[in-house]
Order: sequence, then structure tokens, then C-alpha cells
Amino acid sequence: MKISKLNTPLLLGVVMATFSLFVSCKSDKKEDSYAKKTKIEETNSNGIAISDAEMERGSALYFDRCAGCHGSSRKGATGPHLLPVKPEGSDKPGTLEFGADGLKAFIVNGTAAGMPEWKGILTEEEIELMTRFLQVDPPAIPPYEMDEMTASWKLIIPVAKRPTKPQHKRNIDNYFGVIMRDAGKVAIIDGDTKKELAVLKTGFAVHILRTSASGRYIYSVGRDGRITMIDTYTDVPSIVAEVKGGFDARSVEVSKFKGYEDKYLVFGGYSPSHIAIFDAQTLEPLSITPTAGNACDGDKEFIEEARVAAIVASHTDPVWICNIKERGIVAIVDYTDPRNPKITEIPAARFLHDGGWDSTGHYFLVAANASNKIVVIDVPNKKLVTIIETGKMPHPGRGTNIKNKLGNLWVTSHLGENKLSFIKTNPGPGQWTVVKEIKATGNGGGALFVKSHPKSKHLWVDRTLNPDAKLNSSVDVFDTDTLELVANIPAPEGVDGRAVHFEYNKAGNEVWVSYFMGKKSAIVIYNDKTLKVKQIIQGDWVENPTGKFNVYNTTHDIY
Ligand code: DHE
Repeated sequence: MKISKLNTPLLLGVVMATFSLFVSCKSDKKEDSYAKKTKIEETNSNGIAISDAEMERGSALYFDRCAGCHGSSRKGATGPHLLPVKPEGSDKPGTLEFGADGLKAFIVNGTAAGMPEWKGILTEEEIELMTRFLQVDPPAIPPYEMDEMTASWKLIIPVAKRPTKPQHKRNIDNYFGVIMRDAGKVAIIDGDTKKELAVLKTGFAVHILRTSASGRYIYSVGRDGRITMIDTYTDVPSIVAEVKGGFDARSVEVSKFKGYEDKYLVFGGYSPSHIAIFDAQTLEPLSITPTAGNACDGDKEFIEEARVAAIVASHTDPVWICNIKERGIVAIVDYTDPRNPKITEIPAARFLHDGGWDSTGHYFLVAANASNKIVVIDVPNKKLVTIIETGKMPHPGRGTNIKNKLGNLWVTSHLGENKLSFIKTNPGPGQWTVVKEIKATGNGGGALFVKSHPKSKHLWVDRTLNPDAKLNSSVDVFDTDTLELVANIPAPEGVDGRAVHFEYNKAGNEVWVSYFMGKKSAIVIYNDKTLKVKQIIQGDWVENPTGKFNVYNTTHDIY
């Protein structure tokens, strides 16, 4: 079969975001994954020759590289389904229809709609294995229960042995946690001196960091489902506890409501799909709540793979907001009884991905990227406010808040098109509508993150997944008053790769940008006023940096 024949049906469904494909082979391997438990006699091979050992390797490869977008059970999410036979209601052919040659063409060449080329990332032999693995029925996702979770728990430094106050004079509020994704490490950098204080081994492809309500602890979570807890009070920041909340995850958050500071931590499982709650001082597991259920739109199908995407913690109530991706449900999780959390489900839209607070911390806005919408939730009242159509595949990160003559505006970028949408959040005419749309430099989508700061007059935008190297290696800066483009800033000399994600320092006068997936990784720090480079952080330990989280801004949800 020729690639041109394959393109139409499958490409329609493939969207801009098979990002996990980029995770380098150098990554720290998962020490244990669901792959180990998959055996061919437990699945239907559909006549494809594949041994148990190959099944295990195929599962591991799929899990690490493809599951993020296509789902662990291969039913599709951000990317299309990869099931042998077309499921009912889908317009996309099954993998058996494509056959080994067809699947190989996709894997080798990528797709025009955003799936990158695998050639050079996977070996020939791995690609060949995947063409067979994808034609076999997907293995069931094994359970991951409390006993296994508890067995994985390591309390490295008990609370009683930790210092009661900082053992140094540095300003923890201006520390940055920076993810070195492909090294499986997190660097803690002093934002005042720009010196790395520690580069800690945290696990396979860490995805995000969050800080405790007091700002003392930094927690990481990644594609091996491992949570790592870092104490900033010690002179050299140190890991004090670890636990595995599941096989795969993208989010973690802490309790931030008054009286619950630094008490509980929530983990959002991609695989298995569940919400797990831990003691935030020790990471002792407290409860697991599966998220499977029906979809938001009344579809009768019971969705087993109902992954937990973005999580935020309310400052006004003792709740977390957990977004159940495939079901399109916003779950408000009351943590006052953490062993038996009360969950209010708000049907919204599919598939929920990432989002953040408006400037008041009362409303939460989240992207339903498969339906091109932004969902607005009134958190204290546990109510859906509205669902707003913005553009192709909104991808805000946590979004960002700016203020100008149009009002208080929450901003999202889009993966699927060149558009920045500004949603008015304050009361009055136009509230909860898109009051302005603008374009970034050049053509096409690929934007992943936007960022501003209450003290800044600038809005920063990346184009990480745009195929044009000029665009994906530069960042745009807009004036928040006029919304005019102020600058398109290319990668500085000596730096290359794709620009991704922004973070301000505590004072709101510096912007940190990561450069990854190139030969010269770096964290580039700009003066937010002059837009000139202030410092470039490079070195052996700076390996494909991605997300950066300033302690003060993360603790107080400043974005
Ligand atoms: Fe992310 C946030 C999921 C690919 C970097 N990413 C998130 C969140 C989710 C998510 C659910 C929101 C967490 C929260 O706020 O609680 N990301 C996914 C995926 O499923 C996806 C599409 C594919 C995958 O397999 O992981 C994916 N993400 C990527 C990347 O390829 C990026 C660019 C680099 C990487 O880590 O591989 C990437 N995602 C990030 C970052 C954030 C994030 C830096 C945090 C943004 C913030 O400011 O909060």
C-alpha cells in the first residue's frame, strides 16, 4: 500500500501532538511497567507471529512512546485509535487494514498532521516489531493496587529527621525546579545566582513539577508514574521520599487551602486511570479512586481508560480540580477525608487536557482539545459556567492572565492553528467570550505555552511543534496593552533546538525559556523589559530541559 492511500482517513484523525515520540532513548528506563505483565496467550494475535518476549518489548515501546497520544488501550485520544479492527462508530480503519507495510510507512515518515518521523529515533528492528505489535489485540492494562503502591513507597528521610528551618540563607521563593526530561533528572537552580544547587535523579521523563503550599517541597511526576519529593531546606536540595502512583502519569498537585497546607498530595494516573491521594509530608499512599465511567456527552460506552490530565488546587476551598480526559469530566475532589474523597463530577467536553486559573482563582479554564473548546468551571460553586469554541486544538499549558482595556483576559494558544485567543474573565459585556484573536509570527500552529506575569507588559508565546525550524526555535513577545507583536526572538548564538515553555522569576522581571531537542540544549534567561539575553545556562547537566517552575509562582499560581 502506498503512503498517499493511507493518508486520508488516518491523517484526518491524527492531530498535532504525538509529543511523547520525542522522548529520547537515553531516558532512564522505567524500572517496572505494565509491559512485563503482557503475554501473547492473554491476547488475540490475529495470526501475527509475535513471541511473548516481543510482546513485552512491543508493549514497553508503545507505552513509552505512543500511549501518551494514542492511549494505553490504543483506543485513541489526542491521536487516532490503533486497534486491529475499526471500532464501532470510528471512521478510521483498523491496523490490520494497513498491514505491516502501511504501518511502517506511518512510523518511518510521520504524518503531515503532526506525528513526527520515527526514523532515527526507533531502530529498524524496533519499527518492524511495532508494525506487528500494533496488529495484535492490545494487552489489558493490569491493575495497580494499594499493596503494590505501598510496597513502592520509600521514606528516605523521615519527617523527624528533617531540618525545621532552612539550613542556608538563600531565597527559596526564587528557586527554580527545571526538568531535564531525557536525563530523568530535575535540577534545582537558585534564581538569584543562577547556580545549579542539585541535579537529582527523579525517574523516567518527568513531566511536571509542583510545589507544596508552604513552598518548602518540590514534587515531580513523570511517565513512569513515580512521584519524587525534594526538600529545599537542606543546603543541597535533597530527595526525602518517593512512591510510584501508577505506571504512567502527567500530573500531581498538593492541598493549598488554609489549614491543609502541605498535608495531602494528589496524583493523576494515566495508567491505570485513577486518582490517588498521599500524605504530602511522607508520600504514604492513602487512597485510590478509579476514574473509569461514562462520557460527558451521554455516550453509553463505559470508558475504562479515563486518564487524569491537568490538576489544580483551589485556594478558596479544600478541593482539587482533576480533569478526566477521555470522559470529558471535570472532577472536583474534596480532600477533607482523604481516605474517602468526595468527588463531584461536572460533565464538560472531550478530551480534557491542560488548563489553569483565571486571575481571581475562582474560575478554572481547561482545554477540551479534541473538540476545540475551552471549558470554564466556577470552582467554589462546583458549576459549569460555559464552554467556549476557540480554535483548532487549544493548548494553553496553564494559560496566562493579562489585563488591558478589553478587560481581564485569560489567554490560550493553539496547536492546530496559528491563533491566540483572549477570553474575558471579569464581569460585564463579553465575559466568557473570546474578545480578541491574534496571530503569531509566520504560518501554522504548534504553539504549546503562553506566559505573562502581573508585573510584566509582555506576553510570551512558543511554537514548539511547528514544523518550520525558524518558528519552532524562536519565541514571540507581544505587548499586553496593544496585543501587537514586539519581537520574534531567535535562539541566541550557541543555542539550538526547539524553544519550549516559559517561567518568570519571583520579581516578574526575567523570563526563562528552555531549548530542547537540539544539539545545544540551554535554559535562556531574558530581561523581560529589554528582551535582551541576561544569561544562558548550559553544561553537561543541561540535557533537553523542558518545564521550569519558580517556587513562588507555582505555589501561588501566578501566571
Ligand atoms: Fe505535557 C503539562 C500531558 C507532551 C511538556 N502535559 C501537561 C499536562 C498534561 C500533559 C495533562 C497538564 C498537567 C497539569 O497542569 O496538571 N503532555 C501531555 C501528554 O499527554 C502529551 C501530549 C503526550 C505525552 O505522552 O506526554 C504531552 N508535554 C508533552 C511534551 O512533548 C512536552 C513539550 C515535553 C515533554 O515533557 O515531553 C510537554 N507538559 C509539558 C510541560 C507542562 C505540561 C512543560 C507543564 C506546563 C505548565 O506550565 O504547567
